[in-house]
Amino acid sequence: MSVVTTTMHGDIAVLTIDNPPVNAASQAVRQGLMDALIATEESKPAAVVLTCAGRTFVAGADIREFDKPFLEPMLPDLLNAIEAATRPWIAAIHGTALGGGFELALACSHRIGAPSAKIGLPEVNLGLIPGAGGTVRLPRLIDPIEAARLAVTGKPIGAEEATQLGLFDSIAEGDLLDAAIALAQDAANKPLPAALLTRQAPDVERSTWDDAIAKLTAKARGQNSPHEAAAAVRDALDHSGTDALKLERERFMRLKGSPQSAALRYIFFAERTVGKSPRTKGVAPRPLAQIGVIGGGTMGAGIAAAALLSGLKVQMIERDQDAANAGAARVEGILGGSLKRGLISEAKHTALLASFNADSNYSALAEADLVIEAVFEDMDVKKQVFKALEAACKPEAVLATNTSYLDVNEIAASVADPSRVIGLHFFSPAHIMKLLEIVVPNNVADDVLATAIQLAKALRKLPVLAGVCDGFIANRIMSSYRREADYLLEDGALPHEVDAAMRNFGMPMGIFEMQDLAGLDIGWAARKRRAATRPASERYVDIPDYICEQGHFGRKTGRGWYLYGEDGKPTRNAEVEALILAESARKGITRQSFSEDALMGRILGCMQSEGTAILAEGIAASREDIDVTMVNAFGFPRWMGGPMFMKDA
Ligand code: 3H9
Repeated sequence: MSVVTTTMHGDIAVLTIDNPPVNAASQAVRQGLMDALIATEESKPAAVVLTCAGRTFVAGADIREFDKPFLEPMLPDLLNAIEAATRPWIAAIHGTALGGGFELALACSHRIGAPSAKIGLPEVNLGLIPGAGGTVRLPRLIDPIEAARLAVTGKPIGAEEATQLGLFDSIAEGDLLDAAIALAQDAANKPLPAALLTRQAPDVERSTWDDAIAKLTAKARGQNSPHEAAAAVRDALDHSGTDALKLERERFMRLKGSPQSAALRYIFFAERTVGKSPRTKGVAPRPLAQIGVIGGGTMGAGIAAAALLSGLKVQMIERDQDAANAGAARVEGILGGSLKRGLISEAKHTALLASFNADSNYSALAEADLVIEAVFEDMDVKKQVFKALEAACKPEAVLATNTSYLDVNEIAASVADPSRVIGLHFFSPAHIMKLLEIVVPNNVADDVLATAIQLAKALRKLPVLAGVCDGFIANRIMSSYRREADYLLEDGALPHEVDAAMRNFGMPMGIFEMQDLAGLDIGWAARKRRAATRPASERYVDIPDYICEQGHFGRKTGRGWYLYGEDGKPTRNAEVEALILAESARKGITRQSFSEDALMGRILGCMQSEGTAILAEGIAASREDIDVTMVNAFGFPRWMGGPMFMKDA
């Protein structure tokens, strides 16, 4: 059976695309639409309504086809043919009309959206530009700078904004199909609007354009596609529709073959592959309605807010009532921020606060389905908390630790039933960061693992499964490249040189700037804790300890690897640089000069060898787990795919 079916509603033909899960414009869909177009051009209904079954309108071209040669009919040819149809075509949009799906809607003569519909051109996120007329038709329909915004940022917009911009003819009140049929009947009695491709593009003055594009591409860092998308929309203004279409296609095909697009497509699928385990296939998760959070500090409050915002009830526990009040104030601060930014309504804000309680008595956890401990990173403290949880919670409640490096097997062994214990390592700020490392101890029950994965889904996080070791995946790799950066200082580099190399590679921040931001005392405490077990043969750089011994902990004390003035901007710290040179001399190291590539080569090489060890030890099941972690925890440039992808490429 074709994935496109036609039914008649009076004299209106309704075409329905049914290609789960997201109605991607695969070859079968393109062929089905082409056949339906030919048939309707022959049968001549009053108008055609194009709709989709399932959860969404067409969410784009089928990305899985991008590694093979494209098969006929090509999407641009199909869309040109639809635009040239003699009947009105009405796109009835629900869910997300993205990329090729949006372009399909643009080829229709009319568009109507469900109130919750979203449309966008996310191709830039795959290292591409729209390749089926999006950059050409859009600036002929709406303000070209708005068109550029959609193509350059890749961010989708809602139905209301789409209507204000002139993208939707209307928003459906009530049933979408009924409203689309009514619009079709109306359109059938009017002249067809001129095809977008044949319209004259508006004129936009070069300086106005350049200013707007500079703002839109400011955050692109080393990613090419936003610049290419801007150039494609500009081409569309400077050329006829037909010529611009050819230029767009050439640009799209060139980008499809580019390393950045390969990397971005890899990470797109990697993010949808991680967080799955053969152990949880067919295993029902335990119920998840009420969450307990132990600790109301930055991390605990962030976790509590994330759970509340996802519709869960939260019981927070602190050591005394004052601390509970402070924790509650932090949670209220986060929710208040969401209200201020318009992310939640006043009514929702009130409802979320009503779902939250902070207390100092563990007995308040009697109804909790899952409790996440986010207290001080100390094994004895954690074990005491778990003892208290064991006494207060129902026996089937899942007990989780948010530790970022402690031995989760040892924590699990501290309770009578270790199978209920798991690691849930959130990243700060926990209500914003998408990554969630699920640390899987030896004796965890399958349904506890399934519950942790279910929680990640409920919180709309990206779960990555990690085995138990010091630092799991994220912090283990981070510690190793931080150490390598320290070696580079002794070998000849200065902090600003290492940081510049990392930033120019595409990281949001260099490793020394990042440490100054987080506070140098955190790493210092960890180094002191590990001093007893550090092998004597291991190369050790004392410079960060010397800085901390002087009470300089980074940004918060105004001095660290850098100096921080009134404006908060980092400047080079001559004292630290002198210390670095003195340390090289003391250790008899001849300082060499490094190019940025050489610096980044050492850091990247170190990430890759630690990643290889993590895979060999089974801490991560696949390179995707490591790359998704690096991209989402530390801002490794997405358009490079991740360190392991780069290694294999
Ligand atoms: C394009 O259109 C180029 C054109 O301009 C020109 C062409 C010539 N193809 O994300 P989810 C799969 S480029 C194939 O978990 P959600 C996905 O892998 C494209 N498969 O669901 C997953 O599979 P599995 C422009 C796709 O509800 C399943 O669908 N469009 C595609 O959280 C569910 O996905 C985009 O970039 C696809 N296009 O989010 C949109 N999309 O179940 C990309 C999804 O096996 N897609 N899959 O793991 C998205 O942003 C989200 O998937 C969406 C749904 C918002 C649609």
